[in-house]
Amino acid sequence: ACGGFSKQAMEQAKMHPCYSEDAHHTFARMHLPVAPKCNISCNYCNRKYDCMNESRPGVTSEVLKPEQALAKFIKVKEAIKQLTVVGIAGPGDALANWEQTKSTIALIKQHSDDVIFCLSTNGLMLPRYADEIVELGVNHVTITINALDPIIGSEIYKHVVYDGVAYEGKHAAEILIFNQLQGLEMLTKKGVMVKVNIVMIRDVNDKHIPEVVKKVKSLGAFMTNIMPLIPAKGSAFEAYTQTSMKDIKEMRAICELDINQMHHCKQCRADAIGLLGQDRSIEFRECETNNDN
Ligand code: CLF
Ligand code: SF4
Repeated sequence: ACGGFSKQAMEQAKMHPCYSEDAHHTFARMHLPVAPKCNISCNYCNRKYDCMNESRPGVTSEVLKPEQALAKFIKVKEAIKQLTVVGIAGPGDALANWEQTKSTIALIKQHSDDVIFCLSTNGLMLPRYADEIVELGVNHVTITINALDPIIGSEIYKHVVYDGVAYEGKHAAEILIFNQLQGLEMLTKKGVMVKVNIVMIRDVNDKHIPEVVKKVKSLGAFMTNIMPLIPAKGSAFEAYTQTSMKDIKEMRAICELDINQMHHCKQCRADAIGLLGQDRSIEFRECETNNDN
């Protein structure tokens, strides 16, 4: 009851497969991979453009320009009647590619006025773009916040590039965390439903997670999504242990006392299409890729 989510956001959430567990068997989402660049470097990330069948965040088979994204949306909407949500979730960061992200949303809105838009971001640029996000009519934003403590953060983030300057270590984490929390509050004050993703990394941030959850709740977050670390080949965390689902479930049970937990996340690709867990992205792939960035 403390969350002042806008009425529209709450209506939309009932048809959003990630925000409503009940909706995820009925409604589909599509991700448009229009955001190739990233402005930070997470040690668990290994972005690449595949043409294989790998499924995890950051992976995509193509990067699209806004006009190509619109064309793809039209095709998918025609084919998948349960499509309600269009999300921008990489393969880099939605806000590090703000012009592409913004144009894509604007183009799709012109074409169909009933789409629910969703963004996923590391939050670095949120303080700058929060107002524009609200003006665009985006009611659902996901921020990945893995730590509040910059020392823990410095073990997770290799660097942060903010306004053209590269930062490392504790200072990088401080800038990122400050902006994440400020951005979160700016959005929730305007009625946006914010989901906070947390990657649980054994012996790095695992014991710190309940504190993160309490903090984001106090800033108005709607739900947290505690996800396992999947050590990606070629990433700095390659040799780390994959977080077990048993540990994830235990942590969710602890945090559930504070805030809604997401239990049905499928750690989607940046170009995922369809019902959660039934990815149909292959059907709609051009694969004449323009991955020259
Ligand atoms: Fe996409 Fe994320 Fe929006 Fe959902 S996915 S941007 S909130 S529309 Fe959903 Fe996929 Fe889990 Fe994300 S199951 S990875 S939580
Ligand atoms: Fe990779 Fe996302 Fe982290 Fe950027 S914010 S480095 S794309 S995981």
